[in-house]
Amino acid sequence: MSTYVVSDVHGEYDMFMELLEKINFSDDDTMYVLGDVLDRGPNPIKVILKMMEYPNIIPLVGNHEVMALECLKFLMKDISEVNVGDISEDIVEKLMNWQLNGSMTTTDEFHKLSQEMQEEVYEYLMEFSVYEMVHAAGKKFLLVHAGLGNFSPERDIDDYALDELIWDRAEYDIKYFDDIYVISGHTPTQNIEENKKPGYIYRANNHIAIDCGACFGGQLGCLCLETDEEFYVGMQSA
Ligand SMILES: [Mn+2]
Repeated sequence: MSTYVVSDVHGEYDMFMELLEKINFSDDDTMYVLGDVLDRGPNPIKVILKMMEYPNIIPLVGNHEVMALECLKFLMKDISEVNVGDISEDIVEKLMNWQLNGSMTTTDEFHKLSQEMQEEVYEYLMEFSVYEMVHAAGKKFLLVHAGLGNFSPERDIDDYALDELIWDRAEYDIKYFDDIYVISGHTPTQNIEENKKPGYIYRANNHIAIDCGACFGGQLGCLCLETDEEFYVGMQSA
């Protein structure tokens, strides 16, 4: 019975499948996926459909899922029933912003689904948690997509705004908690300046950064909480 954490799969279906195989992911295990399953890489919806098959895969929301949720409801409408007057500036802005963030592979696959499957995918995305607190190997882990924006030790985790948890980058030079490890994705470890092993899981000040830049030619990294073992699939680990 193992607990695994991955993040920022970003449509890398082949890597995701290779990872499940590599860790021998079974019904007794649990996997937390810390958001940004969608966009950029080739098969984001295919990854979502695979995740939906596993009740023991627990998804958390990333900024890309939030961008998608804001737009998919609109995209699910039968276009012949949409009046131009119904298209608000707000939705146009959201669609354009999502497009700039790599939505194309998500919308391409989404449009190919039946209406029923589109609704199922939408409902699944709606259920993603914002954060999870997990105990393993006598340690406490806070799992969250990005940072704790505007961090203060006095703030309760439930007092953070969604954007502070899914957009704001973790400050790796600040130890948020003495007794809790914060595991996050969102920032590829290639982009962490003080990281001596870019593209590998980065640890500092009770932070564990696990986005190893899979969709940017990096690896899909995975951490087992019980054993602290790191797993990688993708270019560098081939
Ligand atoms: Mn992100």
